[in-house]
Amino acid sequence: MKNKLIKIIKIPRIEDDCYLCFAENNKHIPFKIKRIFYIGLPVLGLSRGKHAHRKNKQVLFCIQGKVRMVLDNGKDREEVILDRPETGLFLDKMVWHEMCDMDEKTILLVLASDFYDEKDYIRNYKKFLQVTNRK
Ligand code: T46
Repeated sequence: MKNKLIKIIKIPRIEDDCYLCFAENNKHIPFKIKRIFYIGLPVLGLSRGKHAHRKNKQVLFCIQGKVRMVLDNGKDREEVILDRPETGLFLDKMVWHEMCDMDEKTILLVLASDFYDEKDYIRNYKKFLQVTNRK
């Protein structure tokens, strides 16, 4: 069955005496990057995220370790494991997402289409369902 929510973006991986991955605006990344952030040293066993963005779009790369991403649009729920630096996950606006099963090595690099704005977050699942007209 075709995934509705999971959109994988493969970026170039150059191999010489190490690996080198790169991504360019509007070529590999389907928006102009306004912000980057990264997440590491997770408390094991806890999941993060649990929110959706009203406008912000993101591409997530697990550049070390692994993460299980759970995506939800209020109707469909899909999961994918990210564990390769050349494999990004496009996270559209209005997709509820959770980052689970991160290990002690996990580093998540995130490219975002917008500057940080707490008002862009929907952090309550019931509210998310209301906004998406699912409830
Ligand atoms: C997302 C997932 C994949 C800032 O002040 N500036 C920032 O640019 C970011 C990203 C966060 N913050 C603050 C806001 C909170 O006080 O850092 C704190 C932790 O943020 P949050 O609880 O949203 O972290 P995660 O790991 O649950 O989610 C993060 C991103 O915030 C979010 O946009 O989609 O990673």
